[in-house]
Amino acid sequence: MIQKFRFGTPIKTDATVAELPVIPVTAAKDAAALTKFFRLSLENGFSLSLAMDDADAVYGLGEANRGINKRGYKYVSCCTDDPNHTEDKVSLYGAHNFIMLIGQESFGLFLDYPADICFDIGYTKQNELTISTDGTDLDVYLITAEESATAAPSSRPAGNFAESAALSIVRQFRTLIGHSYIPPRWAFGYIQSRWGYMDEKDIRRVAKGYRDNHLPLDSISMDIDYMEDYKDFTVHPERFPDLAALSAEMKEQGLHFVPIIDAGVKIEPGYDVYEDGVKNNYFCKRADGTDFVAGVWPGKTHFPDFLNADARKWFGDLYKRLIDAGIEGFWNDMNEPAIFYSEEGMEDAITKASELMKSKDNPDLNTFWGMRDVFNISNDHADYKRFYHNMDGNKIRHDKVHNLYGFNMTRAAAESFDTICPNKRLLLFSRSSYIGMHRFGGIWTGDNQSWWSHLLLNIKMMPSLNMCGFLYSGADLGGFGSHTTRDLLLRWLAFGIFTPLMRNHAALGTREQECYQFEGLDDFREILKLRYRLIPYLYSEFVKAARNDALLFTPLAFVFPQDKTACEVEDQLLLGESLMLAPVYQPNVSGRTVYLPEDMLFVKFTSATEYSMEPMDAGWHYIGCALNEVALFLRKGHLLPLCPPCECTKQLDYTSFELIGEAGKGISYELYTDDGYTKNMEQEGKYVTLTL
Ligand code: MIG
Repeated sequence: MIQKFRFGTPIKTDATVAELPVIPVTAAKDAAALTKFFRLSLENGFSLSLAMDDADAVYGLGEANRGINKRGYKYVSCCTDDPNHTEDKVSLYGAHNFIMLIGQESFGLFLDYPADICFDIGYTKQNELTISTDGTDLDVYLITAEESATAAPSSRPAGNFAESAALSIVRQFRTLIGHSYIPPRWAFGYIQSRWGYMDEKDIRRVAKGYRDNHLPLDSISMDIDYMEDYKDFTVHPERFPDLAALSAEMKEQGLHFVPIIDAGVKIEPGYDVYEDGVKNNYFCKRADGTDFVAGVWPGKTHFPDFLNADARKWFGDLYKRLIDAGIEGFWNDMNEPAIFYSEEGMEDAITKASELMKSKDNPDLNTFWGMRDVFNISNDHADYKRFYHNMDGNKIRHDKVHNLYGFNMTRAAAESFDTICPNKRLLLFSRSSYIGMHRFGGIWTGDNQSWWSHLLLNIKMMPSLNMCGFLYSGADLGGFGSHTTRDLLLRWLAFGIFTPLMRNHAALGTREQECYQFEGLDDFREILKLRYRLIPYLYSEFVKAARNDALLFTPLAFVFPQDKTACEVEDQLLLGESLMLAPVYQPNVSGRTVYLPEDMLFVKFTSATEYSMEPMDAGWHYIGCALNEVALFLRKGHLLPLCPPCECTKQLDYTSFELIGEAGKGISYELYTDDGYTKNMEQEGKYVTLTL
């Protein structure tokens, strides 16, 4: 059951799709269902708090730091461009205000509020949960598990899991916010990317590196270097003289280009995007009505006002310029929005610096540190108060709607795609997001580092992203910042072959990390080929999860809530109805311990086509898994269908499947298939029963 409480006059976010009766709260008694669990306070902003039992677990928050169980720290929903995801960081790129408490009493909350929210989950006081916002205008949805949720196992379409309270709450929340975006099937192919592919030659070199070595690949994503002076919707005339021809040439080889689009529009007289935006008042404005100026990649830019429907349509339609050149996929970056500096912030900093410089002959420590910090003005909250949006004719200061910006950039693109190519699915993923954006595109998890700890963070984040509807998602495999190593990349790929977005991406200046840069290419080739063998299963489970508002990656705790050990295991995940994953995420090990909540079949791939199978009893096990091996666990009564290995999705062969599982028991799998790119999924899509 979902109840919707309205405090004050919230801003319309379009996070949800289901219409629910509104319970207006003018006094605490109106919110009795909420205050049954929480202390509600409307003094000094809004807050809800409760005492947690030791046994309570707290889940949700989508793209957030740390573990699956969020207890023991605080998190602030505030879309932030911070490329250093250390354990202490409270904000990442997304704002996913869905939280769920599972314990004696279980319930979920979604706070539809697009400014900062603090979730203090045992940080200030170890057993206290406090959710607070500065403003008092918001919708709060309280979600309780459905009666049947605690009942005995029943068979459900997606996953055949008995529905636990957690699964029931997630499913209801997902129904509230609408079905997830489904990309074209080729988006499940492997994507190679790097910031620093400067020209056509670089692109051809990557294509050749993969194709000549028979390393599977479907896409190359292009970073900001393809543009002319970082201007959106332009292509550098010397470095990429004929994008349409290059794109056609690549398509011959079964490859797609996926260019980046940044939020900020370069200020440059003569550049039509800039001029049209100014002329039509499509950019965010300062209080005095002039266009706000932020420094980002192109230098000074204006921010398109994605919260203004007309501006959204205008910006979205601009993607057509690249679509006309044969482009079928995009990634939207810098849309928190990231601000290197604002003109105002820069002026303040210069004033402060000149003050400090007065003592330059003998700076004391404070002066010296002060000087060092003065220009630390990127992504400054003060800037969020310096510009305004025009939402349906209302002037709204950015800080009040900050978390809607990236969402609406991606929505702008997706809505225009519907008119530009009405019956074709395009690939679209974004860095910043808010609840509701999952209907329009996927996300990647931003600038991680080539650290083993970030491989583990990737593993733990996947189910939380899914809870918030972000099914098409993944991390920069191999790590974005810092220099990767061969073993880290191999282990990361061995997990990445299971994530819908499987992209190897790295920052300018880091060690090159295309697979062919390393010795022992066989190891990479086999892992990539295994990905392609898995695509029919992954795509099928993905579409089922999208249509049934279910999870693709499920924490063990949600399926085995009575098993205390399973509830604490966060480095293993269920994937779709058939699999449990237990990735290796440490260096210099030849295996790991694994907890089996039930008897399972241990399947270890030593190459894309060779594997061993060993039935294992429930309980703890140590499994060997070398650098070039991929381990997975098959659930009893389930099958894993594998298609023949291939080098790109164009070659996927749906006519002959190898079925892994217990033979002779009549076990079957319902495989979803369709043409992989049209939107006619209702007519095109079908289920094929595969039986072993
Ligand atoms: O300020 O376009 O997260 O994937 O390579 C850095 C350059 C801007 C941040 C993205 C990253 C991308 C990079 N961008």
